[in-house]
Amino acid sequence: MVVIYEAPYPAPFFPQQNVFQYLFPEAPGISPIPLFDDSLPAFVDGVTGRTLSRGELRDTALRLGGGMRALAPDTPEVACIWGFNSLEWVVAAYACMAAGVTFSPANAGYTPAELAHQVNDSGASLIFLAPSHLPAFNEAQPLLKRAFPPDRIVLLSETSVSPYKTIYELLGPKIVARRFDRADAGATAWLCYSSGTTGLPKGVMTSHFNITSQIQAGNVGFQRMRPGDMVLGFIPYSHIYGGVIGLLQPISQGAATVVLPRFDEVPVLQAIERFQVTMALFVPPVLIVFLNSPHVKNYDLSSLKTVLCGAAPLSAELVHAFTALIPKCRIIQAYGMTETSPNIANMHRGISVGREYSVGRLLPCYQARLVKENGEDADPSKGEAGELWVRGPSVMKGYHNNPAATDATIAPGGWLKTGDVVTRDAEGWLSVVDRKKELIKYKGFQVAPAEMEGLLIQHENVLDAGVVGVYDPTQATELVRAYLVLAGTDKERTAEDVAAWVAGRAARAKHLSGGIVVVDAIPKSPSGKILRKQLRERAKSEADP
Ligand code: 4UU
Repeated sequence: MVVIYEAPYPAPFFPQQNVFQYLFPEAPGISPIPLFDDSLPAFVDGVTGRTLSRGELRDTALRLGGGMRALAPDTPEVACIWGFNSLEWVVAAYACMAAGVTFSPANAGYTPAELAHQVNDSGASLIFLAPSHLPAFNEAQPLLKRAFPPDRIVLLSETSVSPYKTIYELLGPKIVARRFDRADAGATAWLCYSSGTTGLPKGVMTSHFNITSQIQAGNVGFQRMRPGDMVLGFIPYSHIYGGVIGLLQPISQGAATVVLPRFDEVPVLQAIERFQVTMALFVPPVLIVFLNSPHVKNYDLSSLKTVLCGAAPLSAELVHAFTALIPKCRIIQAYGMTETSPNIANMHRGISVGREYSVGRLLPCYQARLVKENGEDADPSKGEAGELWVRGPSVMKGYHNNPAATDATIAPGGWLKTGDVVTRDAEGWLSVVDRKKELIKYKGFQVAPAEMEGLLIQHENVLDAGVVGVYDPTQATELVRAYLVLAGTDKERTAEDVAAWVAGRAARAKHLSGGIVVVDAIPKSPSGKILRKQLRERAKSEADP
């Protein structure tokens, strides 16, 4: 019997709109978003204090849209962006949405080869680049299928580096936000990369409609912000959490965001005090850093009222310890994934204290099923666990150029298989109890085991490899552990060599932080599939290799 659950709240109105037009309507009534005052701050540079007002953000983005259109002969279909969070990053993202250019943000920590995969796969023909990433981009150039002449490289900076233009030098005439040529609501707005339930990172086609409906549903009591609120934005905008909840949602409620390039303990504490941050977007390992920090007591954090925490499991101990540290601050846990733009469940007007076991209730736009291994729906009267399948307006359109992966992920009827094993109580509170997909999460970042195994076996002394996550409670994160079959006699030395070799070829999140275990064989099924469950069980019982 199919058992479908729904959110216990009515869904709001979902407009068919371009995200930019939705957030910056020219007149009342065009969008469900009210007209906020142009002079309100939108984004504040957390280091320099430089502020972009809502009006400046809108006008600069529309002019950058004009500049992109003027890049003859074709306005790019897809633009990539590579760099840490910055005001310029923000403007480029808004400009792309306004101009109807699909925007593919790459992790700022990527190596040149990782970036090249995303640029090639996405088909980007323009790249917005932080000057700090120019040398790495030049290293990536020989790996790119398409040449990027200097006019296709636009710097995210106030000062130019010859022969490239900055976004400010590219500004053209303002485009008219309402006359989008291509960006109808179903057009792909964002193309983030996610490995989903299996395999290599794939482009997730997130439409304008996916994002506007997500924001509309999230604004129903979930993240209440108002003009005067200050949100802390160090979560990478290249990840869907930062990209939607950090970059777009505050603007929909007239709030401002402090932009920081990354999480660093002292700059984050300074920013909370200096800019009177009211709401911070965290991942569980950040809570641990706060708890262990000798600096917390030196800063006035009394403005901080809400911490949103998502992207990885949050323990009850952490919720309590953090609440004891900053008693006036409430923790709200949220759960979701790139493929759902991203939020699926949250504490909805509640707080995590008292419901530590739960990631929340369904967002008011989702339907859910819990499907057991045998294909049957879990029995609600028994509180059984099952894989969470969800259906709703913010489920991605599919994977870019990959219908097979799309079909494997979205079942007939529009049900997206999350790969997470979930239980639900009688009042609709969901708990994530296990993950059946391959994915490893290192401090909220995705690590795809298949990608790591593909890399590892390229090492001359690695004969076979199996990669799994192992949870480290002291850092509140999974670590990446490799089980390796190695050639040669000095296995210890070879293992050290492999770890260093990976560190030179993969982003920080993918380094072998959980160590290497040398084995005689990788457990496999008769058809040759790695039996990850066995490796995961083994990893749990082996604390430190
Ligand atoms: C246990 O991490 C994300 C999205 C995070 C997010 C953050 C704030 C969502 C909504 C929000 O409001 O996306 P991905 O695609 O990088 O990773 C998705 C996976 C999930 O399938 C699940 O396995 O990350 C894990 N995950 C969580 N696990 C995400 N949130 C949680 C959570 N508890 N709260």
